[in-house]
Amino acid sequence: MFEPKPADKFSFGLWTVGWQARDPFGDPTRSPLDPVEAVHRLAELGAWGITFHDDDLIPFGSDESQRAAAIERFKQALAETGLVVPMATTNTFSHPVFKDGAFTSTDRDIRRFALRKIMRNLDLAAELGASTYVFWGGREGAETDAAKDMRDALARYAEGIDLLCQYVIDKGYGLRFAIEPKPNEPRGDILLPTIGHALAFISTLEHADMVGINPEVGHEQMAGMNMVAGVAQALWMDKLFHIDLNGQHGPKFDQDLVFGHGDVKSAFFLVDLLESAGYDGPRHFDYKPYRTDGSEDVWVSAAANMRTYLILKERARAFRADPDVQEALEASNSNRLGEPTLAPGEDWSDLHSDPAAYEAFDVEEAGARAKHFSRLDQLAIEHLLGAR
Ligand SMILES: [Mn+2]
Repeated sequence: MFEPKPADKFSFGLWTVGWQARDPFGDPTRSPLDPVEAVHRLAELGAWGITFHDDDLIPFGSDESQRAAAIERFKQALAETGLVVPMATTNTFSHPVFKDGAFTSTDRDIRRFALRKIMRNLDLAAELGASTYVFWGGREGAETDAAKDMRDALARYAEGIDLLCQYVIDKGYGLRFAIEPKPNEPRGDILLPTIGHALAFISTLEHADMVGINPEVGHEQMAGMNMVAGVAQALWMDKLFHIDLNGQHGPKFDQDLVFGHGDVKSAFFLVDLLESAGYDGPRHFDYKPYRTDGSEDVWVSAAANMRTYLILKERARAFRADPDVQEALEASNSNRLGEPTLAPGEDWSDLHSDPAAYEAFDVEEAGARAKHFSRLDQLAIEHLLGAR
């Protein structure tokens, strides 16, 4: 019943299952994973897609022939398994050259190098048939407000994205961009820290129509934000171009747990939202297998992401189909929030002259109405726990 199939559109970053578990305090606990093996193992588990940073596939500093060979082997594995590449992204954070950012480094020559590195991988993303290109600006930020004027940094960020949009348009690539917010880590503070910051930034861009967001569960929760509400705003603005599913326990370091293994109630409502909204993009997992796990356990955790999503999807369906839930939604008027506040053809003057709206409105009666949301909440918990 909870067997993943390609139609479920589950995808994984090469850097997730391939994470060697190097952390700020410790050396790797697992051997490197061959991208070809990652493709085969994910396909066997029922995944649909694989994504990558340029450096995950082609080690930084590879020469032309090494690069071509790495790409050829990867393409061969894709052809053998039917796995697709829905998204690609650039590593503009590992090499010391990017220690002060890529788009927003205070060194102009580094900004120019970064743009060239991104353009090179945009070519590969297009060649592999990707439709989304993600920008996670982990090094775009600072540790001190003395470091740079953030107005200038944002102007350079926008300049870079505008230039790359024009590149994609001129090359005729079928790519859209998705900005991934994160509040901090590795920088002390990162630019575009939340979904809301990113959406506001996008509205200033030259090609705002081709730029959306790639929100990550853990990143929003690190900032104390409500992921479900943020994703709902992105959907409402037609800006949910991609999504990173994982788990997190509140504001602390970026845990990248398996999806649902952090705030499972939020995960339940996130799946409920994605499925009921008809989101048809990738369900992309950006998680890290535990450092204490071995090489075979990696595939146990990869499968766990997909299985948890499918269980939550079934639980959300049961929640929505429950007559008691329908009744509770009715009792709170929640199912009538979609009705416009003005009647068809009404304008402010009609409202202004409507005595029922003000002069004759019984404020005391309206103020005494209860919403019964705790009953609705308990129904959700009972469905989530499999008690109904
Ligand atoms: Mn993360």
